[in-house]
Amino acid sequence: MKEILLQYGLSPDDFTVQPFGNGLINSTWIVESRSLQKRYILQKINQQVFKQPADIAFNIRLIDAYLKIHAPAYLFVSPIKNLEGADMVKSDGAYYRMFPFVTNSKTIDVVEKPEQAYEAAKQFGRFTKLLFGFDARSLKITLPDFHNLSLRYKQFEESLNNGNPERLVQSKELIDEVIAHKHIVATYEKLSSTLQRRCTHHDTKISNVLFDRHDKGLCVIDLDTVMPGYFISDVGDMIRTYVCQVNEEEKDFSRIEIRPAFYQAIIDGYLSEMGEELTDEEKKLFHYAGCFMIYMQALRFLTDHLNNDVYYGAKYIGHNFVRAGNQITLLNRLMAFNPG
Ligand code: GN1
Ligand code: MG
Repeated sequence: MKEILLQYGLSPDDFTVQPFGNGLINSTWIVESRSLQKRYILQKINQQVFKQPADIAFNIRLIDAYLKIHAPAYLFVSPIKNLEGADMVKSDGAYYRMFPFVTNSKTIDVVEKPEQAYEAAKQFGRFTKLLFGFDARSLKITLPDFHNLSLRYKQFEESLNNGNPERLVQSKELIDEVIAHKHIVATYEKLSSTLQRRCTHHDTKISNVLFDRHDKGLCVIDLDTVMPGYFISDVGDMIRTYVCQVNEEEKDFSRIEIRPAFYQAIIDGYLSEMGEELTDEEKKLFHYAGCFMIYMQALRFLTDHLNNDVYYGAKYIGHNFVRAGNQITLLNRLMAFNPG
């Protein structure tokens, strides 16, 4: 860490570095001066996942430049430049970037009030809306086929053929349940003609929104997965991560329930920005969006379990199996939920 701080002109004697947040892919730290006057967020890019870190930096620069002209009032959190003027530094073969910690802003890890869900959904909708005039095709594809449900299903099928034999036997019941929901993939394949491609964030968890101290949304952060995509990705991942009082880590599945007010707040918040943009066909897909993202996450966790946790890692044996079971439970709850 010392070497990295020095590259930014920060003296390692004056700053402490502590792990920050709960992301599964990149590693994140908060860097604070001993006087607490200066704070930064430092992030190491996981190159197993993001094979071309320079593409991420490229996209952020492009969006930054566009918004500076077309939405100058938007709070855009771009990486700080190091002493050599670079927005990413390399150390021991790994890539790091540093962000300013926005004064008077906060992130939250759990959605406790529907108003927070509304504000977050509004911010993700606003982000896509601000980029209407921006040519999404000029973005580098940082993760090819990231939310391609057909491909995720194919990867799951591959794990059924080549995965850990012992885990395959133990997971039989859950595997069957996952297969039973394959109709969600068929629907996705039918939808491609209905859905429009827009600038999509692709990681709309609540901790990717900055709030002010009154819980008003300020902006979105973590732009590594901004790519052309479908609105069902963003709305679906909000439904996946905001409507339930517990997250994908919960082992007690009886706590997995749908909170209708939070569900409605996501739709209202998103439509407050995107209402005029979404087509009538797209507006009928909110419930499907949730099923789509929850199912994709269940597939990804179960596939990873069968592949010995190579992607997500595991803090205990069976971690990704539990996460997959959790997501299938959430999917069943959402499918049984009739938003009216
Ligand atoms: C990963 O690293 P994090 O937590 O922001 C994953 C998302 C998953 C999420 C599940 C690049 O996001 O797609 O939804 O874990 N990101 C990548 O918690 O795979
Ligand atoms: Mg992320």
